[in-house]
Amino acid sequence: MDRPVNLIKMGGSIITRKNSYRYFRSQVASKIIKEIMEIDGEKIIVHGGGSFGHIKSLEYGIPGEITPKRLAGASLVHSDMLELSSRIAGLFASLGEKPYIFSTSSLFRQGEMDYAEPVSYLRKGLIPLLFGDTYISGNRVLIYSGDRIMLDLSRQIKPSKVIFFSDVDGVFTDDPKENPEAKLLQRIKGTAGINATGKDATGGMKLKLETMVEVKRYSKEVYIINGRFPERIRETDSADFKGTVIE
Ligand code: IP8
Repeated sequence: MDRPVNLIKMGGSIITRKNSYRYFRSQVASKIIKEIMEIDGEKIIVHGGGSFGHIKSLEYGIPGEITPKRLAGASLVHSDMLELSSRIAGLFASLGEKPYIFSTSSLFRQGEMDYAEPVSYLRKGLIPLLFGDTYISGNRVLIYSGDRIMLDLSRQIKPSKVIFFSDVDGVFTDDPKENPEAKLLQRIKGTAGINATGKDATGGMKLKLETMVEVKRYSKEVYIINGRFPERIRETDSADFKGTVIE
């Protein structure tokens, strides 16, 4: 029987410091990775951009029509994202694991993403590592977010478990960084009643949340967990679980 496949996103907001350009939180990332490796089964990892992706994307006006400035931005952001991926891969490698970075923009063929290679490398025992990336399509410079990759891969591989490591405890009724009254939702079915604000270069919290809810159609278990406490993934069956389960 095939081993279970876990699809895991390391959110850019947790593995980088959001407002400091290219600031990698290596200890936080390392703790998450150690916990990931305790999970049974194969793993495929996606990471977001954080301060390696969003700051310069916004500064260069990406997404938008091709202009010399946007092309320069696409080039810079892509290199920065590769740098972030290399650092993450380095942490996996330091634990004796075999990460394999796939440059997401190179998977974009004839108008769509083709994940055949990462999936085949997964089957061979490597840990595919993908990331939100800039890409060019037609006359536009665009961003393919880590969350979209998560949804595409969920559709394709039907993972047994999907985990989103975030910089907050889970999904709240409101933005917990802005509103101290915001309540953690231990279980959600959809996005009704959730005031998801917060903007970035890829559509902000609302779109992220909608994507996570859609991922649930393809996987039995979907969790949102604070990446500062990745060990919480061991307690998903407990009544005290601190995180959000998507039903
Ligand atoms: O952080 C976008 O991925 P996300 C990455 O998952 C870039 O939204 C290049 C901004």
